[in-house]
Amino acid sequence: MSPPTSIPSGWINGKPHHSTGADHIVVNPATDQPVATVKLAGRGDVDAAIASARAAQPAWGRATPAERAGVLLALARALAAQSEVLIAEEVAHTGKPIRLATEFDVPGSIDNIEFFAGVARNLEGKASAEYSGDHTSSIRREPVGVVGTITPWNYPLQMAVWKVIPALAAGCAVVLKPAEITPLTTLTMARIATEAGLPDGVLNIVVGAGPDAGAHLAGHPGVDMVTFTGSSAVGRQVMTQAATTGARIQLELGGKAPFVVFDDADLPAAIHGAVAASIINGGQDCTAATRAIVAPTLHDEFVDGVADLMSRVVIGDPTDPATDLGSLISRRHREKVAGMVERARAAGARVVTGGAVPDGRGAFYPPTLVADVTENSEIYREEVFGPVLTVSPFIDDDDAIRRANDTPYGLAASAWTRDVYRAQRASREIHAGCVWINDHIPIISEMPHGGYGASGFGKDMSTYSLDEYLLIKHVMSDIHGVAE
Ligand code: TXE
Repeated sequence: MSPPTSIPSGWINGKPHHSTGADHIVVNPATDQPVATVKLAGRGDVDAAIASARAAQPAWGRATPAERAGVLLALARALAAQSEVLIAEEVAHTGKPIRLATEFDVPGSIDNIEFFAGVARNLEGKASAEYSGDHTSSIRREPVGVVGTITPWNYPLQMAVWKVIPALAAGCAVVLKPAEITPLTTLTMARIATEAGLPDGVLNIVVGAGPDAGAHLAGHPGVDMVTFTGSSAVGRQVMTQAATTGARIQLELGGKAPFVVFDDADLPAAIHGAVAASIINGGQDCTAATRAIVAPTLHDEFVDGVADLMSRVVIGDPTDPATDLGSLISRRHREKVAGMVERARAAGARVVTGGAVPDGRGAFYPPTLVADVTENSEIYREEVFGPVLTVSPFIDDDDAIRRANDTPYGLAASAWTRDVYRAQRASREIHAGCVWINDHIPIISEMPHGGYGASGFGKDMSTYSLDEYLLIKHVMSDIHGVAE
C-alpha cells in the first residue's frame, strides 16, 4: 500500500501552510484506510493565520459590496467546476453516501455562496432620520472584523460555507479551524477561493486539534468574533474562551429533534419521513429526527412501518450511488452510538430493528428503532448522533407538546397532522429554532438555521446570518454647520 498523501496544515495568506506539529492520519471510516497525513497546526500557526487575517481585513472590508459579491460568485462557479473533487473528498473523509454529497453537500454549499453574493449587495442601514431638532441620524453597517470559526466533521464543506461565506459577504476576514478528522474539503475550498480571486489573507485555514489550536483561536485577542458548530459541551468551553476577550459569539450546538405524529397524520408519509430524517448522514445531523412521539392509535402501525422501511435501507459502500446509509464518522463514534443502544436495551427498551454492530471493515451501523423507552432514559435525553430513532406514544395533544419540549435542546422539530389548528399550535408551542409541518429536514439558504436553549444562539444561513457579522453604527450629525 502506498503511503497516504501529505496535505498542508492549513492555508494562510493565500498559500498552503506547513507546520511542524505532530502527524495526524485522516482515515476513510468506510474502509479503515488512511487517505492523508497532516502535521497538526499549533498555537504559533494559529497566530500566523490571525495576523494574516488582520492584515487583509481592512481592504476587504472597504471593497464595495459589488466587488465582494463578484468574488463570491467566482468562487461559486469555481466550486461547481471542481465539484467532482469536492464530492470525492467529502465521501472519503466522512464515509457519507456519494448521493448525499452530490445532491446536498456540494450543491447546497454552492447555492449558499450564490445567495450571499446577492445579499452582500443589500447591506441595509437606516437612511437619515431626524429625532432631534438639531441633528440628522443614520445607521452604518460595518464588518465585525476578524472571525475565528470552528467547524465539525459531519458536513465539513457545508458547515464551513455556512460560517465563512456570510462573514466574507459582510467584509470580515476569517480563520477557520475544521475538525482535524475531516480537513480535506475546507483546504480545497480555500485553494479554490484564492484561485477565484479572493484576496490573500481573507480566508485562512488551520488544521489543528480542538483543545490546542481550537481553544487558542477561540480565546485569541486578535479575533473579534467566534463562530462554532459542534457539541454543547465544547460550545460552552468556546464561550468561556471567547469571554476572556469579549469577542462576539455565535454557537450552533446539538439537538434532540422531536418528530410528533398526531392521530390525523398521513401515516405512510410520516413513516417515510421518519426513516429518511433519522438516517440522513448516518443520523449525524443536529436536526435529524431522534424522538418519534406518536398518537397512541397510530403507535403500533408506525413502529411496524418504520421497522419495515428501515430494514430495506441500502447500507454499504459510500461510493455506490445506490447507497442510502454509509459509515459513521469513526469506529470510536460507532462505539458511542452502539453503547447508548446497548444501555437502553439493558434498561428494558425494545430494539425493534437494527442495534447490532456488523463485522468487517468500516464504521457501519444499521438503522435502529428503539421502542418502550422511558422519559428519563439516556437514549431519550442525550444526543446519539447515529441512525437511531426512539418511539414513544403520547396521551393527548397537551402531552405531545410537553414531550416535544422535554429537552434542553431546541434546534428543530416536526409535527405531522392534517389539522391546520394542530399545526398552528405545534408551530407556536414547540420551543425550537425550526418547526417543520409534514416534513422533517429540508433547509434553504434564504431561511435561518439556529437553535434555542442548549442548541446555541445566533443563526446560520439567510439574511439573519449576515447580521451576525455586521456591527451597527449610529452616525449623528449637527445640521447647523459650524457652531456659533
Ligand atoms: O464534537 P466537538 P465531537 C455532537 C454529537 C457528537 C458530539 C461529539 O453529539 O457525538 O458532539 O462530537 C473542536 N476548544 N456534535 O467530539 O468536540 C473540534 O476540533 C475549541 C453535534 O467531534 O464539539 C471540532 O473542530 N474547539 C454537532 C469542533 O470543535 C474545540 C456536530 C467540534 O468538535 C475544542 C458535531 C476546544 N476545547 C458533533 N474541543 C452539530 N451541532 O451538528 C474540540 N474542538
